[in-house]
Amino acid sequence: MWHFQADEPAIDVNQPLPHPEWVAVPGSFNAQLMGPQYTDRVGYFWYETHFQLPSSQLKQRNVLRFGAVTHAAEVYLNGHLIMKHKGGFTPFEGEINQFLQAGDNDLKVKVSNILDNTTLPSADYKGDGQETYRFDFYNYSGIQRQVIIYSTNPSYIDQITIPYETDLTHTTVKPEIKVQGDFDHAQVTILDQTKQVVAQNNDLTSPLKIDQTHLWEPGNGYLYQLQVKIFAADGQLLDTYTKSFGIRTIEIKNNQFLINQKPFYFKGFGKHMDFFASGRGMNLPLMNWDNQILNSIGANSFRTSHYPNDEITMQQADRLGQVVIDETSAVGLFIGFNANVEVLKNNQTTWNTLDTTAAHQLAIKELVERDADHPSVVMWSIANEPAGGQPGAREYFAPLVKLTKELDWQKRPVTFTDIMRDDYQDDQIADLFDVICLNRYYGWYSNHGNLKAAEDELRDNIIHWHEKHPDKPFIFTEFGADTVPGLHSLEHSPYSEEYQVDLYKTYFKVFDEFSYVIGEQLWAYADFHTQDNMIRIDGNLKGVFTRDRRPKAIVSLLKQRWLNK
Ligand code: GCB
Repeated sequence: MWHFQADEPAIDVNQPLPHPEWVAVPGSFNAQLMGPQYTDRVGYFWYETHFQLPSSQLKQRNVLRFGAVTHAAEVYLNGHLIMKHKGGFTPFEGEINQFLQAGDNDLKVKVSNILDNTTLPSADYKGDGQETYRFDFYNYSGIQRQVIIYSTNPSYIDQITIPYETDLTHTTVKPEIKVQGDFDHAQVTILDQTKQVVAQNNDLTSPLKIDQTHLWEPGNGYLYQLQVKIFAADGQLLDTYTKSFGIRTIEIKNNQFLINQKPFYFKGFGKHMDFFASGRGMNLPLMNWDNQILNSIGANSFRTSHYPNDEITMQQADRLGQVVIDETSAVGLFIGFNANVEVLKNNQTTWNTLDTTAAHQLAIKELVERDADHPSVVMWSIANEPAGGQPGAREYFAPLVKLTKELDWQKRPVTFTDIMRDDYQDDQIADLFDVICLNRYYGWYSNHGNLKAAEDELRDNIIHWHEKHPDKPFIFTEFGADTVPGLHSLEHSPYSEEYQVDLYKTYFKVFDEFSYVIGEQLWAYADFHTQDNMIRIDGNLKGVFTRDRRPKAIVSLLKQRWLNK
């Protein structure tokens, strides 16, 4: 429990916060506190805690690490500004010895939940604490993931990346290991899942060979460990660092997505981090429960819509063999979407209005750096529903796709999800990407309630996209209907559980006609909280589960389909 309060002019970093409330960390403050001063407020907020250290600890190198602070943070230790970070969904850390003291330490974090034309996600910020988001989920904010202090010796292993090459039997691992400080000798070991040594070297740079590779596969998350040790001349162990990794290949060939040379069909969801009271905060029991649910209905994959998930969720996906489309927080890159809010005029476009390139580059860099060694991550999604049909989109995205590939040793496929609004006729960017991901709402936002017309529209859309991009596979990364749990209708009208079932049946029938449609990720896994809006009745109700994970009628159909597909 940390102290917390909204910013006020009188905050003195050397004094206790004058009017604090209690807030749990990790967690979203605006899911825990009541009152518009927290839930509606756009601006700055302060967190404060104290921790105690013994004097022996000061001889170590101490690092303070945040899993994620949404959306920007300034960190003060004992009154000194020690680090800043922008971007709400990736970790950051810094050495803190300079201002650390034996005994009591005061830690304050100034958090901003402001989003504007330079941030990801993107919002229209009016500068007076008022903003209109360009995305459809509540702007939960705060210190949403773990905060830890860890210690090392002055010589330490800084970073490990684990590139490998494999023919699916023989694997050569060429680890890249960054060490800071002096050491005399090193040892690098690969252990299998039963902790048996399968390869070992006495230096940091030589390749290691695995002769009989046990592959990581969907549904069977076999993991090796790379263990690095550095020693002083007298044999004293200076540091040890162990990182898990899995071995598998990905290839796109003949319109198929091959994992270990076998076609993979994506069955699953776009999934928010969202729950009562914890908001978007890391919630491990919930994550574990969700994984059980996903497995029980035969889902094999999810997209981290619309921001990177926490690191433990990613580790767990590796262990369980879940397949992940790893998405950046680039959502809302669309100006002129809602004519009531913003109107395009005087040649104004998304791409000459927004100034998100720097934030986008940073978000990609931090995501790839964090997640490149996760076997579960089979593809990067670098944006959700950008204005891919407006002039300037290509110039904006081409360098970002290139950057993603450059940063990723594995050169994994890169995608974005295409919005219905900028369909195949207008799109200017899809050819830059490896897989085309479509978010489509026929029968909902178009042909509302008319599933026969929706079926034709969907089929027609697939055919046209394929004509334009005959070599690319397609995944439907969003499709669905708001469904009020418990609402039944003899007429199967929209919002009823019957309509949701009919809509999904319609889509599935059409998908099954096309071999180049290689996946279905429904929108959404569970109902989630949004900003108030006329079409959001207690949030977005497109979940196949309610927010508290009760199945809607569609779930039994899904289970039948997926356990057999
Ligand atoms: C979309 C967005 C998603 C929304 C969804 C909806 O296209 O990608 O964030 O929640 O539509 O339900 O409208």
